[in-house]
Amino acid sequence: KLVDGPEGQQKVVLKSSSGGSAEVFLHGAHVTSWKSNKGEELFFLSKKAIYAPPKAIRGGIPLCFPQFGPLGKLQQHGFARNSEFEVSRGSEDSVTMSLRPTTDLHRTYPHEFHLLVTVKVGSDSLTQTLEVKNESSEAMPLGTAFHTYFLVSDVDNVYVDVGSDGPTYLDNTKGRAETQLSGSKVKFQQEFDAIFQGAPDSLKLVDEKTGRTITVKKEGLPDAVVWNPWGDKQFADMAEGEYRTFVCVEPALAASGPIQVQPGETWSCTQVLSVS
Ligand code: TA6
Repeated sequence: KLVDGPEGQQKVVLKSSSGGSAEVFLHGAHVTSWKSNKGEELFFLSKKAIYAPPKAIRGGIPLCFPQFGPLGKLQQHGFARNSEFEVSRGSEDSVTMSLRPTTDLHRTYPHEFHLLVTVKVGSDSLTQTLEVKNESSEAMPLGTAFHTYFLVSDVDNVYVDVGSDGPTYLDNTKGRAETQLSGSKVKFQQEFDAIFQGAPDSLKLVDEKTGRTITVKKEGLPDAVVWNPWGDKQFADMAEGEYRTFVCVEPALAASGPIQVQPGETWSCTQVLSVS
């Protein structure tokens, strides 16, 4: 169902027959809410979020495409999260949104492509798939991530289990310096911004206070990014102290990219989120 959201932005409301629900803005094909069958909100969404270009909505799942981070010629995390998608098909519990490049996008990204993003909600799961077809005659560079903001009771109460013991990661707070994690659990006492290159396909976010466990499964995405900005940095679209209420766990093609999608090739990736 298509409804009007803030700042005149349209959003799609998805409902699963077994109770889960989600909301997705056409702005950025941006999922802003995911509720389990118990009706509890699982995503962080900033009270100061801006819902219109040139900003990406602060929270939910910003879609980083066709670039991850600042490395490359495009704006930080690419243009998809600041672009207006169209609904190409939908049902009660799922929607597929489409983006083709505008002349404006061609100025910085001169490729013909067709991007489809599908979001489907289940009773205690949310599945998101990205599919991009290179319709131009040259290879197109691609980096991407599902930059998901998970709501937590307090950052002190949670850890992210990255699924392997003592992996190395690239520390974004220290120029992507190679750093080793002790054990498999990331805990937060300061800004943490890490790319786990070649990460296992299943990661967990555990809130020890509420007992909630979110499982993040990735398919076709080699890396995983874990981020909490801590409180030292100010963000115009994040309220005081909000950093304590979220952790980002992001299936990504980050350090392992950019890849080159060949002419005529269709490349796809998926994340499956589940809550228990
Ligand atoms: O989550 C990883 C990251 O690349 C961080 O370095 C930080 O920049 C974050 O994304 C947020 O980026 P944004 O452009 O959405 O403020």
